[in-house]
Amino acid sequence: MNIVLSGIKPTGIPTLGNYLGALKNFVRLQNSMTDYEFFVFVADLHAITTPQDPKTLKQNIKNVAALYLACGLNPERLVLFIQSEVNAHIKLGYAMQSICYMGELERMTQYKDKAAKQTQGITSALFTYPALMAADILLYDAKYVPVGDDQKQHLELTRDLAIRFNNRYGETFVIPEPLIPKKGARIMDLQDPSKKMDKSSDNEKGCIFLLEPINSIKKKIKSAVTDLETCVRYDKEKKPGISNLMTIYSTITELSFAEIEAKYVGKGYGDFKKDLAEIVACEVGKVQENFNRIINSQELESILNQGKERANLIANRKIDKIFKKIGLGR
Ligand code: ATP
Ligand code: LTN
Repeated sequence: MNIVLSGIKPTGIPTLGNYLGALKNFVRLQNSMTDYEFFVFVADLHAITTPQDPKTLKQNIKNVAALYLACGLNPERLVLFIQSEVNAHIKLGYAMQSICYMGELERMTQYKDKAAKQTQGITSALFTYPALMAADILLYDAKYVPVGDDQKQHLELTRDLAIRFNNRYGETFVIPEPLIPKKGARIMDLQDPSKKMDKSSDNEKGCIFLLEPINSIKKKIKSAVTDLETCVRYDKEKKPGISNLMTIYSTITELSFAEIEAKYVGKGYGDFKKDLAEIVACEVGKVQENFNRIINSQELESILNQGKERANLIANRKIDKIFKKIGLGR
């Protein structure tokens, strides 16, 4: 069976960016790609590449797992697991580091951005992170990897590493392809539309968290930065603020930019933002309702237990073959 796989880091409460760029897209794909098996995981090993408080991390891991289900992924068609519960990720991560060049890792923009923000205590794991990400994907022979725009470069590296390994040791890995949504792949910060909306950003006002109170979400939308013109028009370069809000509007309602523009002819940003606040509140409200039902349920525990078992079964078989090809062990 062909496999679609993706992961989310439990570095905080997932944002509207994670929802529109990743979670909502997974659900859409699950509904359309009915002959594929879906693997989604909580990338907790990736989370500790930057400092995390252990108690908060534990809660965030559970929250991300519950959010996958709350967004509408079907547990019957899903292998949902926690990365650190499948040891083979670490083994293959190490093997990937052993074929990956320093120069390749030095080019990664996510590393450069994070290292620039965090001037002290940059860990070696933050640097080698893309090798572990490649392992996450290659371990399951995933064909498609749905991600937001920021992960494109990591996927290219994953493909390069898979090809290099196959050439060196013989056909071993499926070469994966990213699935990047046409709209919503890069939701920007509401206060600074030149930056991507980031769950670990320090500017909370610009970020909508999926689990924050609905009233606070509405307020953030109403106080989002726009521009001095008042007409609702999409122009990413000249009007980044309103264009970002229109992207959110369009991704949720599936209306095109032209349809949104037509709807707001003669109206100002106030009317637009008021409507958008309701649209987002309704969408996130549904997710929160599901989340509250799932978060402390036995159902979540048993889905994660089954996921752990299935993921380990596949990953252990694969890592044994890989280590043999490399020549490791007896
Ligand atoms: P961090 O802030 O800790 O780096 P992150 O939210 O960027 O976290 P992940 O949690 O691993 O990183 O992201 C999960 C998925 O959400 C990825 O597919 C990523 O591409 C996507 N994503 C993240 N931010 C956005 C955004 N602003 N717009 C659209 N998609 C996003
Ligand atoms: N690196 C990704 C999260 C991630 C991932 C993966 C996504 C880790 N492993 C495997 C897809 C497939 C991020 O920072 N958003």
